Amino acid sequence: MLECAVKPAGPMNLPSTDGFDLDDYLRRQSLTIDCALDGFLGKYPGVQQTLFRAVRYGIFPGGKRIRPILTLAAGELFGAPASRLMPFACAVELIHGYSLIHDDLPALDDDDLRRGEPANHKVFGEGMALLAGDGLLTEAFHLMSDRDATRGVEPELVLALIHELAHAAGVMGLVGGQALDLEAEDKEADLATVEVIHVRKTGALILAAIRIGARLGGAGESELASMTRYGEYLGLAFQIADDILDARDEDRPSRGETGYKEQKKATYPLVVGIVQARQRLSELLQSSLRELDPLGARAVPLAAITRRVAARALSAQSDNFPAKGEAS
Ligand code: GRG
Repeated sequence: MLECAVKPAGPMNLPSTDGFDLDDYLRRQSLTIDCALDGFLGKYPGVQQTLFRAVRYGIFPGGKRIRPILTLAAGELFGAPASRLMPFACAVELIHGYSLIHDDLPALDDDDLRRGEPANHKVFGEGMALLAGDGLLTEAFHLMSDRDATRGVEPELVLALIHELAHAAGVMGLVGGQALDLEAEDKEADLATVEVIHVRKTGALILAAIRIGARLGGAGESELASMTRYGEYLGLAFQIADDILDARDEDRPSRGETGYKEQKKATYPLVVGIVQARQRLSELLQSSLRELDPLGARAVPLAAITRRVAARALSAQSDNFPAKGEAS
């Protein structure tokens, strides 16, 4: 069982990200998310032991929990309590967990490792991993449509959020982006193609995580429009940062054969070179922070997360990854 006594970090009122302890905030938020996920996944005792072990293995231990943290941060910014946000934040993470399990399967990315440990199919076999992913995806919608879990959220809003998350996970979002990615493998992708893949495969779920939080918090029309632009910039920035880190570090522990595979894939550094990729990331960082600016001190956690997403990729020093057509 998880230690669930940690209090959620909650909304803050800090003047600038300088005095903000992001590591402490992330640790607290991710512990409360882990506890909630543990509760949601722990309610089916005694049946299908192997499937449940495979499902849990896909979620625990987790990664950064960045998507549900964004849902909490976006919702708390507008005053929503964590209890209102949590089922939706967890649903977003369940979908992320499913996508990673399926992405690692031999039919897709064929990775043996995930977060430095054997991938789900390496432990439970391909069939069970496929089902564990299916289970996580389905449970996300089971959870959001559970009237006990979402008590206090207006039914019409629940329905709208289910619709929004389904859109982000579906053929115009995560699944569609993954399909485009698959088709672009080993081909000469142009910048427009890379951006569409990134926006759908990675950006859509990040955007939905943020918008869902903001909507649960009761953001007004123009505030939601700002949060939407913020989420779009951040979603793309997240993937470009990931591309840059992959390009310069072929031994990142989270991927099996990252260096080789990412060079076959449509990535930002491959198409425009690492210098321009970093330039684009920097622009996206500025654009996203600008959207948060009018929200003042309440947006400090989101601003700090945003800076952190870009920081490692922007501070990278080794620029030896060639753009298409450049000599290596
Ligand atoms: C199988 C439908 C389907 C989609 C798969 C998630 C995904 C789409 C592919 C994984 C590989 C990849 C490059 C995804 C881009 C998004 C990304 C950087 C995922 C990793 O997210 P993090 O860094 O992971 O938040 P942690 O481990 O922290 O949870």
